[in-house]
Amino acid sequence: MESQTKIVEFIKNAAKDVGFDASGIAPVRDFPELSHFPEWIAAGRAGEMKYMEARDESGKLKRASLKSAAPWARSVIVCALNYNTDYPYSTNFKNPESGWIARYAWGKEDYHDSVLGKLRKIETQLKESVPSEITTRCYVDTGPLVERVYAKYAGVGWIGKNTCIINQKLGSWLFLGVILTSLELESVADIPAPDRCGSCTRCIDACPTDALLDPYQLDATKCISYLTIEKRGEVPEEIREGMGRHLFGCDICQDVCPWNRKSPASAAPEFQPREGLVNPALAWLAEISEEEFRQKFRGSAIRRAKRTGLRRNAVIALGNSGDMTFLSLLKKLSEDQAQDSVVREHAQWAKNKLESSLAGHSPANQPTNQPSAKSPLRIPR
Ligand code: B12
Ligand code: SF4
Ligand code: SF4
Repeated sequence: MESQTKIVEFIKNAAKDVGFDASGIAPVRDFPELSHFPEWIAAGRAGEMKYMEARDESGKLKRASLKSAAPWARSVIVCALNYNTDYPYSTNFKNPESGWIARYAWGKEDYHDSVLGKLRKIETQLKESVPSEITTRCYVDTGPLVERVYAKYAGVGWIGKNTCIINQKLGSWLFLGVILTSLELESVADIPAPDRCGSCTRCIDACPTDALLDPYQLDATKCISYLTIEKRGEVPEEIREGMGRHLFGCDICQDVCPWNRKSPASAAPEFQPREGLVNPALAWLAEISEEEFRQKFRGSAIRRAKRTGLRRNAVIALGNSGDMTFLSLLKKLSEDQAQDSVVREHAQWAKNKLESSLAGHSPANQPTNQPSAKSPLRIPR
């Protein structure tokens, strides 16, 4: 292949053939959005996600400048995979006995594996088709870059006020994967997809924990996704109520987004939910055994929370359910010295919360599926 245009065409066709729904190419540059990254880290917004703070020898944050983290790289191939499936949104579920596992995580395969497998196929084809030796690296989450910024400049979509990449035709239920390459490739970086959020603020208004501080600015330490997946040990008491009945991840700021109203559903078997994981029973997960956890979540993204984390989240959700039938289970979990101390402590909080709502001292005393004052669409607690 000789011309740049031909290589780009070849890459885009290869991405389509392996199953990606969108793709594009961005040059390696210090894009303006990346100037916010050091401020975000300095403000402590990454919480305990220490990997976000990795620095090079000169002390520079690696993710803030791919140019210095991978000086050999010239272009980034960004691929997007639609993981939406034909199931209702979290904002449509009202049953207080069950909770929510984020759409991206309920599937049969961990997305890191599915996306990485597809990227490697493109990488192999690319290396076979260019005459000279090239350097490449494939990443899903783990590379020294903010993938969404590169996705924007590759033309995959715009960065929404909820900070997610939104594609005009597909919506935002997209996994991103990148291939860094030493090839200098043509790109659309100078004409990225326009921001189509307009005057909408639905995501900011609907976030139950006020994690979206301002448009395009998320405080991860307040985000339910971080709290249920990344945060180890104790969840700060003041934020537990806002977590509602979320068990792993959170979809609210995407569920309410008008650009996801008509998102196409993927038929890929790997993204279809495992049995029982759409709106799963809280009591089951609060007591799940080591053996069942291992079996049920083998090869699933949910393993990241570990059994203790998932049980802790389920116990918080029980406390937020407003369902008094859970009192005896919470009493048992809070008093049993054989229980994990994290689960025990959160069970005590959840028991107190239910009891105080019984006595009429807490907002959880309201009927469970009343729309909240803040947003009619958030998951009722
Ligand atoms: C750490 C991380 C998280 C953290 C922090 C999220 C965050 N917004 O930063 C937590 C655990 C909370 C999280 C949650 C989720 N994540 Co996540 N996450 C990542 C990861 C590993 C790094 C993200 C990062 O660098 N954040 C740093 C901050 C600073 O970036 P940012 O908030 O996106 O802000 C940028 C822009 O908003 C920009 N900006 C643009 N305009 C403007 C204007 C102004 C004024 C300002 C100040 C800033 C600004 O500035 C920032 C860049 O410096 C990426 C993979 C990767 N390597 O990139 C996946 C990734 C972003 N996550 C992903 C997903 C799917 C999710 C969840 C949907 C999962 C779920 N259902 O629970 C939620 C979504 C929550 C949300 N609204 O973002 C996808 C996103 C796909 C998409 N369509 O955008 C990614 C790309 C993973 C992947 N490979 O597919 N995630
Ligand atoms: S994922 Fe949930 S908690 Fe996080 S910003 Fe979106 S709505 Fe808020
Ligand atoms: S809900 Fe509205 S403001 Fe938020 S990302 Fe979607 S279009 Fe943008």
